[in-house]
Amino acid sequence: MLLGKGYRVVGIVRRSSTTPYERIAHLVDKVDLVSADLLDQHSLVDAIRDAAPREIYNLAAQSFVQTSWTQPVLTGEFTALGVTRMLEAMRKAAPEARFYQASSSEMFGKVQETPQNELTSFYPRSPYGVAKVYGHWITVNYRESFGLYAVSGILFNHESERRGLEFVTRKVTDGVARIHLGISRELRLGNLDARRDWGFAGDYVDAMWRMLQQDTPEDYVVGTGRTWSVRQLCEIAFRAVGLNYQDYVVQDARFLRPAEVDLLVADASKAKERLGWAPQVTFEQLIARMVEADVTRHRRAAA
Ligand code: GDR
Repeated sequence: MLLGKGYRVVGIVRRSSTTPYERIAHLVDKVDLVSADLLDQHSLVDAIRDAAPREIYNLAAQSFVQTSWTQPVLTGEFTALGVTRMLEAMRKAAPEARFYQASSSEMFGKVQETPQNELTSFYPRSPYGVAKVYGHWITVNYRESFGLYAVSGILFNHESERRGLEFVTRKVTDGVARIHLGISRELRLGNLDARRDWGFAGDYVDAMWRMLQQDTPEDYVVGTGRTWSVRQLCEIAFRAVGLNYQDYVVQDARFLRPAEVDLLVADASKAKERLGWAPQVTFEQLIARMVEADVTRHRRAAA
């Protein structure tokens, strides 16, 4: 989206002996990738000083909720303290830049009211959610302490065909494609009753950008305002290839979480009124395009 607007885009990547650019393969020639790490303060200062950005989008995190129970300290390092390191780097190297922090509906956790808006109290239910609450408040604090243009975008689940395979939407659409093509016979999932407000990631990056174009830095909730269960996700995805999910989905305790977030649904009226933002892609359209992309990918691989 930024390239489409004519931006020069600099991306920070962690050093690795392999090149995990699968999801940006079509863009690697068009963006500058620099080596830095959220755990290393100096590398962030250097990266920001060299790039001299006008806008900084901190989307980096240990972002898989389930892993946050097995790697709680590392999750806190990346997802919580990593935000402070980014804000410190910006304060030192580019204090006039505008900063976007990717906050999460997981901060609402055991929801204190429904739907959830910018004033709803947080009650995180995982080490990930707890770390994101820290990231949210340190962003607010740096804005209030140092006068930085720093905003926290509280985004509900946002998906696309580039979603990691471990997240439930992509796990389901990939599973449907495999079953449809005869590669698998079943799909093992955890809690089918959890409800989420799922939208299309392409719509949500537009909201992030809009947050950085305002006269004053403020925080916003972004979501569709509709909620669906994992079971409904399965129904829709299997139906897209003419199958009944009940014939293939198996519940497996390995995918249950020690504490669950049962229901999330956004009240994004502030984003609608102040940013002029509205989602363009419906849940059914989103799942249909994800199933189609996974069927195409598996067909190509088989050929
Ligand atoms: P979530 O996304 O935890 O909401 O966080 P995820 O897709 O992992 O889980 C959504 C819900 O589905 C239930 N579920 C399963 N989830 C996974 N991953 N695998 C399964 O087999 C399965 N079966 C049922 C989960 O219990 C849960 O209730 C995402 C991440 O992108 C975060 O980084 C981001 O902050 C939030 O969305 C907004």
